[in-house]
Amino acid sequence: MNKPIKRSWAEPYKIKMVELIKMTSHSERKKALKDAGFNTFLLRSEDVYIDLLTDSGTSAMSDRQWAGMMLGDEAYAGSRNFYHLEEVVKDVYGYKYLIPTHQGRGAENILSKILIKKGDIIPGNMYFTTTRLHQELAGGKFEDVIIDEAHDAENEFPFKGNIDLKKLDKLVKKYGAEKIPYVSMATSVNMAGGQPISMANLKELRKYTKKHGIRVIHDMTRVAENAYFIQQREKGYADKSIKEIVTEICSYTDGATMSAKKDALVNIGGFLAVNDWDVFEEARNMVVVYEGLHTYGGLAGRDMEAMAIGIRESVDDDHIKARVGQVIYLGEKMIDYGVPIVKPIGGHGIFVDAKKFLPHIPQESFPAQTLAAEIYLDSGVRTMERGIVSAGRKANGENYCPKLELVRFTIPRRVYTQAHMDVIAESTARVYERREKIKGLKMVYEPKYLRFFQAKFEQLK
Ligand code: PM9
Repeated sequence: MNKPIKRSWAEPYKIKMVELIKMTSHSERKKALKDAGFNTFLLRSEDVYIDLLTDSGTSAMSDRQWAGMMLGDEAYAGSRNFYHLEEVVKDVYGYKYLIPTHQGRGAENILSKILIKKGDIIPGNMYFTTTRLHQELAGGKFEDVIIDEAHDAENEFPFKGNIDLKKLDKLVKKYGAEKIPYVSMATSVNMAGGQPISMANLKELRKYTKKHGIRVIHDMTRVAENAYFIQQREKGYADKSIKEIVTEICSYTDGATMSAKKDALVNIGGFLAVNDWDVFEEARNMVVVYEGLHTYGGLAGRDMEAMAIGIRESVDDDHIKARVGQVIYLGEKMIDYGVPIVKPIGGHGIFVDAKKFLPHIPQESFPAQTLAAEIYLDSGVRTMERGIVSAGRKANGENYCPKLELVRFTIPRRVYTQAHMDVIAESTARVYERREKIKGLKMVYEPKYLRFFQAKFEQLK
């Protein structure tokens, strides 16, 4: 009997320009890795074959976005590109007031300074490195209220980004609502493996926080990817467009910080968007101190134009299906090779479980950092540690010891082909084959803030 013919999907774009990349030899990679102190952030990009360090600022812009760059209105004040961006943010996300910033952390800095007082508690669905640091620098303390399933790489719950309202209620009872300036709610939770929050959970969160007079601030960096999972998995959303779902998500929140370098398909840019006039007024004043005038916030007019166009492209149903589809394609290949990954497969990358991959390496010898280095050595594929190094230290100097010790294979949007995905999966499988011979690392240099960016390591003998 003939095999049934399947219907494959393909990318909703064609390639108009290419960037050549270099293949390197094993000995060249060995030297590059040593020079980089076994930290993939310290490698030179020209020594990388396939770059999965991050999906941040690494997307391929469309011809329309590039054309938009030519329409940059570089006036110091009142650029027409700002008003275009403002119109798109209102239409797609529904937030009333917009403050552009140079990238996501610029918005986090301003928002944290405005809303957080010393001694405040900020509950959230798992920490993110820059977000938590700004909350701490403003005098607050982050408390994780994500559901337990999120800390278990194997658990296949479809909405591992959900907030555990019982955990949140416990904090409210312990500290009082007046000590909680907002709940820090991320869509598509990065550190959990790109896991979504459900609309049902968001609605409950909104109800609970309204009752207690607590704001919900949305880290909407990957909101379109979250919306895709809601469309695919949540009852009642199969026939809604990604744009409709995104708008609904935002409607349950009071404001947002955005790193437009991800979902919004630009190489630089971000913003703060809020519904409250008072917060807006203060942010509009503060942005002049840290970023630039409130109608450019550290960005060129052309960057705001590319962002406005990118936001519209990001909520196109065909785009998001192919974007997440490519991630799922890679994840399924990894699973076929027996490589332990976080499940379900997330929206922006594959997260390999380094504790399971290298069970003989204790967390204090940095299994995920080690694995990222070994994968680079095998094939020139650059990935990122998301474990104990990224988690950093508490205010008292102790290491945070996260349950998840992961290596992130982040897929840039519209950049690589399925053939690249095959090479990545095969390289990981090869390293997996020789895993027992791999030794851990020791840290020999540790910067004070966000140590994962610049720390250096040596191989243990
Ligand atoms: N995320 C990432 O690679 C880039 C820097 S950290 C390695 O995942 C969230 C959920 C992010 C994020 C950046 C930021 C900060 C906020 N929230 O990098 O400042 O994933 O634009 O955004 C990175 P910026």
